Amino acid sequence: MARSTLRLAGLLLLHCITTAPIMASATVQSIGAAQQTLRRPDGVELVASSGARLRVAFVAPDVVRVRLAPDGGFGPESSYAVAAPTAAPTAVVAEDGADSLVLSGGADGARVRIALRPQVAVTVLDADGNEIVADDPERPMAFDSGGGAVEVSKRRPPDELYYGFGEKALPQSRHEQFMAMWNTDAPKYAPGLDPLYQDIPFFIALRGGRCYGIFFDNTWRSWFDMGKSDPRRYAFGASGGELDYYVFSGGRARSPKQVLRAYAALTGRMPLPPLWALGYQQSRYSYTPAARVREIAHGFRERHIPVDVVYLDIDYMDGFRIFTWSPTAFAEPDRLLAELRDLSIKPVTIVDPGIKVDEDWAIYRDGRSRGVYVRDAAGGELHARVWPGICAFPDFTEPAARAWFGSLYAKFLDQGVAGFWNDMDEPATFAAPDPDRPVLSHDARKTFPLDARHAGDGQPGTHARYHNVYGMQMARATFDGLRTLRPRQRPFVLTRAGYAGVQRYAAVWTGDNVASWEHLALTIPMLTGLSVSGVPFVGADIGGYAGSPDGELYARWLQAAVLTPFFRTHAETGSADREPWSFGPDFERINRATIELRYRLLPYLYTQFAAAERDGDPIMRPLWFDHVGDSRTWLADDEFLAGPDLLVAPVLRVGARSRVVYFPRGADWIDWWSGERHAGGSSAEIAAPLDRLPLFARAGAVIPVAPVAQHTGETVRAPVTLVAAVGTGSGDLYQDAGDGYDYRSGGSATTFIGQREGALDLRRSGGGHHPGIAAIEWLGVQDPPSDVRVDGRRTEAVFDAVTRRARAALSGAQPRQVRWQGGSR
Ligand code: MIG
Repeated sequence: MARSTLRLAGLLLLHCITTAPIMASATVQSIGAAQQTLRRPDGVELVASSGARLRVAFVAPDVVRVRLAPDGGFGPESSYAVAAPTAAPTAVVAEDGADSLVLSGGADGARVRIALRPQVAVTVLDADGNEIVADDPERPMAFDSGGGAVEVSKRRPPDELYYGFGEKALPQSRHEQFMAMWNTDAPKYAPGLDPLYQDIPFFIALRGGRCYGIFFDNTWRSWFDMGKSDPRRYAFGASGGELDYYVFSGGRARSPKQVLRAYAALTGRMPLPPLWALGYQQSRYSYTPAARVREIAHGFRERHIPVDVVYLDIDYMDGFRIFTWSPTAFAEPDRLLAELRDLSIKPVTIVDPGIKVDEDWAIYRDGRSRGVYVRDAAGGELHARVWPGICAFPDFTEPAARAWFGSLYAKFLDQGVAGFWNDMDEPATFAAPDPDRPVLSHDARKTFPLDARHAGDGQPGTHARYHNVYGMQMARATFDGLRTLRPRQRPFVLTRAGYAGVQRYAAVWTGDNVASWEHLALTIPMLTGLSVSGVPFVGADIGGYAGSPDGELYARWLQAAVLTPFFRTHAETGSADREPWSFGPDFERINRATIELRYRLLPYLYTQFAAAERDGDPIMRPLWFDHVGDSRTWLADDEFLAGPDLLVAPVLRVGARSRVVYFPRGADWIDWWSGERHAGGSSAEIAAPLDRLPLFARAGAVIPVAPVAQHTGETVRAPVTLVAAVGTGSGDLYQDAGDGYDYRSGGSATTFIGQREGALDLRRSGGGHHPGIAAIEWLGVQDPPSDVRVDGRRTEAVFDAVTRRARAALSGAQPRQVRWQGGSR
């Protein structure tokens, strides 16, 4: 019996070797049978016949961690992703017969059944004992004790879908895809190119309206085969490190929200950015010289097009030396920055990690003498070519290097630079020109040699191990530096590369996309994919970085982006002008109105940002996130939700003046512009002339809006209007000073607004001085509400039959109840 089992295992393993991504090698082994079981306070440790050890532990009642040490020795805890290792509640261990054992995370938590033989295999179950996800017994956990690779395979129901994985230029469900995790500078990526700049080895699985999640915490080059090789299983693994992953069972509800909240609790939530970072941002490679920056800034103010931020791309520097100014193009930076300040426009500068090897430059010398640079395999300073020429690179996996780099921001902060944009942090380098070997997107020469040496925060290792966290750790250095230098301001950091947990430090954008309709459509699955990977503050270059959009594409893209958290136009060098006014007066009017819509919706959007910091919920959401029971949402790639209450259905096709919109089940949806009501579960053809973004509010929701402003400095002082999309439901309004940290100690207020037939009930909590409620608007009413009473006092409502809106101005700033008659749907 034992012998035949072994042979079977051997045969299966051979099969595994020939088809799985672990390379055929004499040193590949499967885990084998458990020979010893050691109880631990949070779970068990098994000693397997292969010599490997496996730990299965609960880090929360509905979060199970599985950790395999191929050589039998667990390394010290060393995750860059895990924000705060959670206290592990004691798991109850039950023997389930000789061949398996069961762990329990408590009444509402998950269970784990561990098969002990013939091969150790892990099955995660829900509290009722239903199987959530199970190791594929035909593909036991395996590792290559020679090369260091690890992998695991899970059984896959054919209809299971997978979302997340960070930044992927793929349809939002990544079932039957093969994906790699290796941060890569991928200019002008074609849809489907993989990997890209950011890699987050986390996904949410969805089947039959129920979810779970898996986070594979491994910073090496890793891969996910989500049923591509065989739709009956999926597998993931890495070229080194431990097999170390978390299963999020999603609590009793097994909802996407619960899964993502648990992931966010583990890897951290986005800290609230300053309000100005939610404003419109204008960029190009590069606005230069300084006179051009002035012209752009004044261009917005003169035309009354709102803007908060203007970017300075690499040409502001002196020979691409970071934290310097070009003596010719930016001869008087202080004057320029003062002028921008007078216009209430925040300057953000690009900062690359490469530091020019220049004996005459103090920053380079200082870094060298402190020994903060990445080392080559021989122990010397690693040098590689990027924009400035030959560069050295701070080793952001070393605390001293992070602190040093963080201190360099002092000069620019003092001069008035408001935020920082980290580029080329995959890290990306230039391959030496070689006519016989053109450089491809995924060319190994485009980053550090794999044997380069990093400090690894006390665990020295190669670039192969730390490549994927380089950009995230640079963002950490930036964020921490800004926190130290300006403790009373919220940092704004934007990064191109990232790993799980990057949301703690930075916003992210999707790199060098292309000015095409196809890329416009791709922004939805890309950005919602990042959102459900725990990164709420996301955006794509509006208009498409590479190439020159025409007026229609640019206008539609701006509309599509109006509710994406990060809202920035950016364009490559040499492309046509791309300001909102660059496409003639008609488009200027349309684009102004689009940006004004953003500013009107800021109170709602900012409330979603505050919720993201509090709970870890995404801001931009795929439809299934809030409507997981509705199977028609599962593959919907051409619409998204902004927060729970706004449905955005951008026009994604050239020449289209209408589009079909699907309304997710569970609510009615009211057209923002016409007040027309659509039943959840239905579809409709919606008119979308060039100047209109199809936008819908959930019936019952209350959307706080602000008057149009030219920048967020005005918004923060402006009274709020509550738009009640008539129905039964609620909304909330978060308010604070827009910057600083008083909001964490009583300086913020949240107004909860309950809506029912004929009444709004408002309840305010918190503190600080914030603008009051100036007006109520009813959206989606057939007739005017009458006998409107605000805390008992009568007021008039003005009705507009075309937009099916009514509006009543309030005199008191903080009403507690608004009642009315009529105003029917
Ligand atoms: O090698 O700084 O993705 O946004 O404009 C190109 C110049 C370097 C790539 C970034 C892009 C930026 C550009 N950078």
